[in-house]
Amino acid sequence: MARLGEKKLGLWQRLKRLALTDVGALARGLKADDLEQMERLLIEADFGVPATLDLVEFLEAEVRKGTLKTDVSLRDAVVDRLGMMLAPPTDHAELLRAASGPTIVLIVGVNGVGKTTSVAKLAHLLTQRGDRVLLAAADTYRAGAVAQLETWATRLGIDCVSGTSGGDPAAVAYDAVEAGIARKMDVVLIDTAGRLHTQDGLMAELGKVVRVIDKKLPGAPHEVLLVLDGTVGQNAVQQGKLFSKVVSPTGLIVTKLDGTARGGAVVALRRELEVPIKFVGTGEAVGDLAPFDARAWAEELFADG
Ligand SMILES: Nc1nc2c(ncn2[C@@H]2O[C@H](COP(=O)(O)OP(=O)(O)O)[C@@H](O)[C@H]2O)c(=O)[nH]1
Ligand SMILES: [Mg+2]
Repeated sequence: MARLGEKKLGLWQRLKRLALTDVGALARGLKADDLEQMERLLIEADFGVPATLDLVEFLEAEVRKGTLKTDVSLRDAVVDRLGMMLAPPTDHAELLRAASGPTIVLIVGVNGVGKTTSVAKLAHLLTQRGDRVLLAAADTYRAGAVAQLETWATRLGIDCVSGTSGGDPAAVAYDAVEAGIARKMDVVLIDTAGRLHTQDGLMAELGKVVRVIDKKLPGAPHEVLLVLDGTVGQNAVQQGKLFSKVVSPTGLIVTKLDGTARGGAVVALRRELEVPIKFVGTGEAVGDLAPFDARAWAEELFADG
């Protein structure tokens, strides 16, 4: 993993240095200065303000209680707390499924975050598990977007329902749901545009796509997965809030987390959006998508190395 300058030391090494500035620091209690530096460290690591305050207040309280006497107990406490913060809701399903018929999954997000790539990765993951998957290229706005998804479909050996460039994305989605039912597919993955002439236009269009899908197959889409770029920090949180107003995402795919250097954004997203993280993208290859594991992510962020 490439880290630069300050980032040469892992998050845990830097936190430990602050918490254990002298031998008695944990026993004596953390000073205001230590706490402030801890806050700065976590904010710089993209945790966002709410999660940072939560974590620092928790640590301060634990140190005051005298429960953290060694660096090992400090790390365990941080990882535990973070694991809880990142954990999905109790009714979490990796992918919500239709009771019968095809499960319709709509993929949304702004331009360039990795929607189309994530559709291909998800299709790969699902077909490997034995699902019959159909793709739908409903990004009719950008020239080349349909071809991009069709190329993936060919490579994966699966079918793709496409519209014409400049055509109506809701019509493509409708056709894909119809084809999914007729061809007895398990999952239909619908790729969408991330940019239109205006942001309001995009949101209106996505709202229409959702309504048309629900009309064709009541209760669908079963999942609306919002794709967010994990390297843009607080911008991703803002995008999440914007999309949440219009399409009620049921899950997040956080992309471009090829190293854990910027993995803190996942913490901010989980904390500041009421949506579970379902998958993380860790590279450009088709196999670089993994179901999100809260505990493993917490361990990785504060890895001792
Ligand atoms: N490093 C890395 N690049 C990614 C990841 N996901 C997507 N990309 C790249 O991001 C760029 C935009 O991806 P694309 O799927 O076309 O984005 P879209 O506009 O949202 O559909 C492409 O160059 C992808 O290869 C990821 O997890 N890691
Ligand atoms: Mg795309």
